[in-house]
Amino acid sequence: MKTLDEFIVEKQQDFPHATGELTALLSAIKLGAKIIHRDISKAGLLDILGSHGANNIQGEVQMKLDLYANNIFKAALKARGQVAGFASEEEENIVIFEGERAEKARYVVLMDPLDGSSNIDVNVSVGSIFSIYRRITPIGQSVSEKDFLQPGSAQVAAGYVVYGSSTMLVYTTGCGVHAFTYDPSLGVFCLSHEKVIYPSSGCLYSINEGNSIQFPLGVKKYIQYCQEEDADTQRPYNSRYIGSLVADFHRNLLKGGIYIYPNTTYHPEGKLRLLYECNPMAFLAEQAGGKASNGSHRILDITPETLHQRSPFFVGTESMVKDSERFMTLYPNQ
Ligand code: AHM
Ligand code: MG
Repeated sequence: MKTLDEFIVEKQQDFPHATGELTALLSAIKLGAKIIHRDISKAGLLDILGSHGANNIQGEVQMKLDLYANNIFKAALKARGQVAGFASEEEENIVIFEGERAEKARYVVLMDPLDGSSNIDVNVSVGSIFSIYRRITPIGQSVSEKDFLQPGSAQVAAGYVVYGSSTMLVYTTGCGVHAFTYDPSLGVFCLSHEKVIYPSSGCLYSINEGNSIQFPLGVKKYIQYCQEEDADTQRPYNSRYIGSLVADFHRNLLKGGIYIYPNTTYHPEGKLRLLYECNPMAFLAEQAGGKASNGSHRILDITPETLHQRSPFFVGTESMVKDSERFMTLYPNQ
């Protein structure tokens, strides 16, 4: 059995100039994940269910546990001193960590602390997503928004924790995707899937079909294609949609499939956030041999303009994402 800590130390030996800062930072995320795992598994018992009453800055109902998870990760990251600043789906502005260590810290972290949180009170899987960049602002100065508005291709590491039938932490530092399953009795994440790669073909598609009427024509045509019979391409594909990006992405990564959240009439720019959701998942997808697109362009090439920017999102098995892009090109602007 190899633990996450052992694995990271082993990998670090391949990089003689590594300072261990990224290792410490990942360890802070691991600690936050353990706390949230503990509290989510008791969610029905604790008074942490239900809407907090306030709306988050995207105007959506914010569950209590969203805020809680946000505060846990923020505190864990701040305490380690390896992080200069933090941005989150639950924070309106960037949070600049103060103090001598934070001013010298080389990294900024962006998170969706609790993705799919509306699923908590019906006992369905949720997740936490993280994305790590090297700061651009010189050491010694306070970081600013520009440190956070880097294209996804500049990510140093990214990953997610899925709180499912078991809790797993899946991450990449650009050398493949590795997954660790949490053993609550020991309190450690154990290596369970090394170098995860998408199956070469997939037959799952994940999309909220209830919004079909609002989809762009290219997406409607692609869904029709998924539903047609063709033995050579194993169609019709199976439809699977949990409504938690992390859980849908994780299943498709292991089984082969595509997840789509397109622009709709209700969400003209798409629903998912480029910085907290699309970029980290796109980095993981590419590292696992998959593909991530906004329907026409590579997600990781987009230069963000605002912190809470949204994007249409097509991610998964490379051939499936390519097929969906082909339909988007065949039926443009409709
Ligand atoms: P959230 O970050 O507010 O939880 O929203 C993101 C979630 C994704 O996890 C999920 O895939 C999507 O929203 C579901 O949206 P919908 O209910 O419109 O299908
Ligand atoms: Mg989310």
